Amino acid sequence: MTKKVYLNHDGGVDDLISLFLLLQMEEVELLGVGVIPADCYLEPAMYASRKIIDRFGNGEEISVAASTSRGKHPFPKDWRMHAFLVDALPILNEFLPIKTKEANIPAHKHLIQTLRQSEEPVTLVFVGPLTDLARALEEAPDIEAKIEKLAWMGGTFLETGNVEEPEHDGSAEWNAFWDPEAVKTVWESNIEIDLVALESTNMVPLTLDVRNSWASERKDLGIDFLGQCYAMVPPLVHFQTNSTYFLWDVLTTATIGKSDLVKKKQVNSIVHTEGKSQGRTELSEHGRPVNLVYEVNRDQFFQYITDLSRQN
Ligand code: AGV
Ligand code: CA
Repeated sequence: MTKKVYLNHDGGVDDLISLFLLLQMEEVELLGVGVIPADCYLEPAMYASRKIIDRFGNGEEISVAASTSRGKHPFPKDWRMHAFLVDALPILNEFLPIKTKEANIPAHKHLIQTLRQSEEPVTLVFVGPLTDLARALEEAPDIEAKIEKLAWMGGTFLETGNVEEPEHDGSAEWNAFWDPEAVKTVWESNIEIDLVALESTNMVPLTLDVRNSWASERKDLGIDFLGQCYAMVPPLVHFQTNSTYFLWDVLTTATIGKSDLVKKKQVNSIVHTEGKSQGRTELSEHGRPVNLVYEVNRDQFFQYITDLSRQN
C-alpha cells in the first residue's frame, strides 16, 4: 500500500535532500510540496525544489507552492543562502527549462486543497516552521480529519536548544523559535504528532566518514547529489559550533520510509510563546501528547539514506 505524503520545507540543504529522498521511496506517493522562506530565500528554494522533482521524480507530476508566511524571528542570513548553492548545481540545471509546475495559490491554501482532494488520509511531513499548517487549520478546520499524522522536525526538551540569539536563553529549537504561535496553534489541534526533536537529531551529525563514503560512490548520480549538497555545510570535526550541520530533516523523512530506525515515547508538552524562552517546548503533565523520537540507530540510518539515494 502506498502512503500519501505532503511535504512542507524551508529550503535548507537537508530540506532539499528530504524532498529528494521522499521521491525515491517506493511506498510513498508525494501529493504536493510547500516551500516556506524561513531557513532559506524563497526564489532559489522554489527553483531547486522544482528541479529536484524534474530530475529525480520519475516523471511524476507534483506541484510546488510558495508560502506567503513570515516568521517572528528571522534565520541567520548565512544559513538562508544555502538554497542558492543547491539551485546552482549543474546536476539540477542540465535539462532546463523546468517542467514541474509552481502552484498558483499560496502554500497554506495548497495544503488545504491537497487534503480536501485526497480520498485517503495524508501524512504531513514538516521540516521547517509550522506556520503554513497553523494557517491552514485556522482557515479550514475540516482538514484535520484528512490528516493521518504529522511528522515534525522541531522542538527539544533538552536544556540547550540550537538558538543563539540576543534576548533569548538558548532553550529553543529554531523551527519552533521562528514562529512559536504556530506551534501553539498546532498543539491545540487533535493531530497525532511524531516529534523529531534535537534529542534524536543530535545523534546524526554530518561527519567526515559519511562524506567520504559518499565521495567514494560519486559515480552514482544520486549519491553524487548527496555528496555535492553536503559539501556546502560544515561537518562536525573537532567540536560542535552553532553552525555544525546535523541531518535533522533527513532523519524526520527517513522515519516515514523506515519507522524502525528510531524509538519513540509519548510525552506531554507545552510551548512558550512569550519572553526569553520563546519557542521552547517543555514537558508538562497538562500539555498535549506528542510521540517524541528519542533514539536513532545511526549506522542503519546512514545506510538507509545512502541505499535510497543510489540510482543504479
Ligand atoms: O533546527 C534545525 C532546522 C532543520 O529543519 N534548521 C536546519 C534544518 O533544516 C535550522 C538550523 C539550526 N541550526 C542550523 C540550521 C545550522 N547550523 N545551519 C542551518 N540551519
Ligand atoms: Ca528545515
